[in-house]
Amino acid sequence: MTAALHTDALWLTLAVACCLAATGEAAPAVRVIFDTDIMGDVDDVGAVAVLHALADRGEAEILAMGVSAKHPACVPCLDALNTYFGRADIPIGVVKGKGFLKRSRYSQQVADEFPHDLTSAADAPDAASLYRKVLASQPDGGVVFISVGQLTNFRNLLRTQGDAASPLGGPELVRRKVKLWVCMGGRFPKGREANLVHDGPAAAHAIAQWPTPIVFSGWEIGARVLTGGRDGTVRLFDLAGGELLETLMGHSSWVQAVRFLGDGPTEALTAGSDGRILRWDLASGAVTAEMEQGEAVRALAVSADAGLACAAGSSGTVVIWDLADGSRLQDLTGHRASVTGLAITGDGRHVVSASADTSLLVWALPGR
Ligand SMILES: [Ca+2]
Repeated sequence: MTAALHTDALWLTLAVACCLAATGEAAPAVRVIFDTDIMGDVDDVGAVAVLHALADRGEAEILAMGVSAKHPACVPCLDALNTYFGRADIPIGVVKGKGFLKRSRYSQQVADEFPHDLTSAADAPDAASLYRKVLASQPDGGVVFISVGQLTNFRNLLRTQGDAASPLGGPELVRRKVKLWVCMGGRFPKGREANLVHDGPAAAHAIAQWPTPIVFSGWEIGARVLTGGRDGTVRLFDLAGGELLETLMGHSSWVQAVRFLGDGPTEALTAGSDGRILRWDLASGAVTAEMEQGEAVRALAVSADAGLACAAGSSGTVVIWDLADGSRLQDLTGHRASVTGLAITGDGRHVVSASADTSLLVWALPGR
């Protein structure tokens, strides 16, 4: 049921975000330079797809992309993806000189099977030079770098001197034009992570010398996974090490909905066929609160501040719970069949319920 939960949540989140984007104030698009190795792991392809989706929604403007890997198929692969997503003209640079090389199981096949212009890495300019040109054309403080590979191009950019694009050296050009660097790299609080290790000297130089704030998206994010079983158990896994960390026993039948609480994650909320919602302290494995829904629960949602929970299931009634004291705040009735998915909107003011009656209902949350 974990996979189904995640799919529901993602689908709802996307649907809600689309609705809000259609009715809310449009924020200016974030101007992005995207740096990828797009060689070993296929998650870079997912990152490219998400970035194009954000551009489709007007939330991002893709100024340029750079490849930090030496495999000859990486540039054609990235060009093919951009062409597929309707942006064939995004300028692509590539690392020149030394760089990281390993086997790629998909880049050649993507390049072979989908149309593109750039036939080899030799056709693409030096990423550091391309970044200089693009930065020079942008307003001050307007650019966000996103990296999902090793940091060779970042080190190379910082080593550049003034040129035809700008009289400024690399560090000063970056300081002036860049707002933020978001780096998928590192493992916190400690540990080895590929993007910082594959070209360690470049990573050390780039991170030490970069003149703007850097946000690190560490490898540990998302590594903890909760599952609910038909046997009434809740299991906490660490995907980073492939370990089962805890087996939590408390439900008497199928656990159909699980949610983390807090950032750690340090707590969890679980519910299922026995009609009980349990709050867990994950450090001790103890139940710290129990709420009685009174019917099988198939979906849970928790507000970002962990102040409210929404639970729903077989009858279609959505129940709002106050997590501060476990009190039942509201019963929301409107669905004509069971509720299978719940998601709280990004602004925390509404909950959206998805039902087997084929409708989505949007409810205002109390006190929000
Ligand atoms: Ca990567």
